[in-house]
Amino acid sequence: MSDLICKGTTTCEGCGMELLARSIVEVLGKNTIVLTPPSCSAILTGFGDQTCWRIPAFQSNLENIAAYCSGISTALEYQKREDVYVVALAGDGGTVDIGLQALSGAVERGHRFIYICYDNEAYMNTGIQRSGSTPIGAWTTTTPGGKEESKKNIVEMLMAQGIPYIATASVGYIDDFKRKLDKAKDVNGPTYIHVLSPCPPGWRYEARETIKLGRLAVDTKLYPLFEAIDGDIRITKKVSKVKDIGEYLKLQGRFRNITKEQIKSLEVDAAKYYDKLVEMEVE
Ligand SMILES: Cc1ncc(C[n+]2csc(CCOP(=O)(O)OP(=O)(O)O)c2C)c(N)n1
Ligand code: SF4
Ligand SMILES: [Mg+2]
Repeated sequence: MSDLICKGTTTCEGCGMELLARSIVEVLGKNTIVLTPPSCSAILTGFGDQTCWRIPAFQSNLENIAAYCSGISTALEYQKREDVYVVALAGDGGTVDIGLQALSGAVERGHRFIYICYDNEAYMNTGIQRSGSTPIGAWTTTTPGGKEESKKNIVEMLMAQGIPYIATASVGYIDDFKRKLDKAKDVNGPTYIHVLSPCPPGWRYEARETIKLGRLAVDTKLYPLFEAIDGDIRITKKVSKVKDIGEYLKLQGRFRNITKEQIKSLEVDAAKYYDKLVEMEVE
């Protein structure tokens, strides 16, 4: 375990995002500048003169973390500091909704930085409001009857922009995430990893189920694990024995009122997307 984050933090018990943060410093080491936007990852960056990070950390605004990454990355380029990594650790709301234009612009300009979105599928830090990344049927405080729309696919959007390295990952398969981060760090350009990050209070489950849920999401095909290097797709965890989506949903209180039609739509969309990835995969 790396000592680049202090041992005690004030994230919730069973927080997927904290496990990710610990894995990030483990892979990248001390020559790393981490940025967080307003979100649960900001808990690690802290308040006033207190912080959990033992590396340089910077707090951005919610709409512009990728713009800050661009600036820091450009300054490092002028200083010829290729040995320093610039990492954003941002939530889904700050990525797929509010910070989208800054992210898209930074990718288009080609700055060297690693953007990690921990997707807990809602605006958790402000009290569980729905985001573009909340799945259909999920309860949030702004979708009391369950969200009616499907989850936004930010990975496809960034692939359409021609990003040199992009991957999906899950807190349930943390070694797969670490391998992908290890690849991203050596890319001379923008890289993005979208990580499913279970959240006990927001998803309404027992803290001990975080890893199990992170795995079930992948094993049900709801959340396929893949990477694309210069657009070439490779599935990194093949699902041969598909698990029942019902098993994943029933562990989470947020899906208590999901309808049969919504479950069907989750199943159909998941199977379709997985098949599409298989078709697009390079040999
Ligand atoms: C422009 C702007 N709008 C709203 C907020 C209020 N705000 C602070 S944190 C947050 C939630 C962010 O959600 P997400 O990015 O998913 O991270 P999480 O809280 O889930 O970790 C919001 C809406 C803000 N700081 N700035
Ligand atoms: S609300 Fe969720 S993401 Fe935020 S600290 Fe708690 S477990 Fe982590
Ligand atoms: Mg979130």
